[in-house]
Amino acid sequence: MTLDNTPSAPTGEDPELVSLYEDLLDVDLYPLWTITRDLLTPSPRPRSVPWLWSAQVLAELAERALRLIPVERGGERRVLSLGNPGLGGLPYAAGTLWGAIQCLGPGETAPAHRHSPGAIRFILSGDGVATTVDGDVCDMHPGDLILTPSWNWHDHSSASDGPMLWFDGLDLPMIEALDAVFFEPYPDFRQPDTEPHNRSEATAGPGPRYVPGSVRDVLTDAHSPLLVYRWPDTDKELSRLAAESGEAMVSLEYVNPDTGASVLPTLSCGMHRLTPGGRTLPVRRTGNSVFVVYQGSGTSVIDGRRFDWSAGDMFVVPSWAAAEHASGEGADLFSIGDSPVLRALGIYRELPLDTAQQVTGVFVPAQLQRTETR
Ligand code: GTQ
Ligand code: FE2
Repeated sequence: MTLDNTPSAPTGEDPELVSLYEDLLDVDLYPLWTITRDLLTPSPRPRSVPWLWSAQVLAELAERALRLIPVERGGERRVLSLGNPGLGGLPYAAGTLWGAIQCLGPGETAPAHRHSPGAIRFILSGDGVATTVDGDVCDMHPGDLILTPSWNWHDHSSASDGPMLWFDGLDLPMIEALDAVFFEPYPDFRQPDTEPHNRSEATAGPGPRYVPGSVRDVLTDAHSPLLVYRWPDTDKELSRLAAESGEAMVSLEYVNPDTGASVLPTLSCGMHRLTPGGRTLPVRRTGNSVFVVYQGSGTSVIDGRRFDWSAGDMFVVPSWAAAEHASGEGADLFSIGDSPVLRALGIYRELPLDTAQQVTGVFVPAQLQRTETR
């Protein structure tokens, strides 16, 4: 594949043809029949590649950043973004998704701001931090999902004596591709913390907060009124689904309890429980995903590349990559994806493959991943 769009005249001598190509170039017109760059590919060819960041590496570097880097206006957050090596230096986990690890030390505050990209947090370790979302102070505990929807003011404050680590997922690359990024700092460093905490949990409607599998066809521009999904509730729902199902893996999607739609218009959030000894068949799906291993360990084969993972690891499944997952001891995997957008636009596709590629998956040791891809 070449990125070169420059029309090149056939080597023929026809002076009329030669001047046609010159004149087209002069006025920034490209004749389709000369474009050698792949445009209408038979199937998606994401630039991002399957990739994994290990918990150990993430935690060690986050700890060093915690010691050396204060959280201030300008930088706003102590965040290490997952930079997919297929994206040529962009700080994005995949073409449409931002994924990152964020850490906040004892007593610190990450200043209040808002932006048009929507965000979610999935808490990994530590305790005692709260994210305030448009005035609603949301307490964060490991395994919880917290939403900070588009254009909602948000700041993170620690009342803890230890550091807290969480995963950030944003639709930022998607919103950037749509040329619709806005950002604004809040006038004060943090929002007031005077109201009772976790208001959204008390006021959200009684509808289901999870659905089995994934949301299929709901289009809405609203975000969930519920901003917090607690781990004990998620765990209970997973256990219920696992008990009902004989499958190697059960999945749920966190949903807006009023509408059954994905939690944000742009992002779906899911949780997947692999049973001990469970192995899924490979499947291709349109849309990018980032997975975060919450607990347990296992192996995923993504387009023939094998990744062994354990708690705290983060990995990317690019659009249309064949992905299958397996676990010996059992595992819980959190994921974000851009599927709500694809479904709303009528371009979502799924292709189950009936042959496991597990035996042929090429294992890529973490330290070799970089050189393998380059
Ligand atoms: O916590 O508000 O990973 O604004 C990237 C941008 C986190 C946040 C990120 C953000 C945030
Ligand atoms: Fe933010």
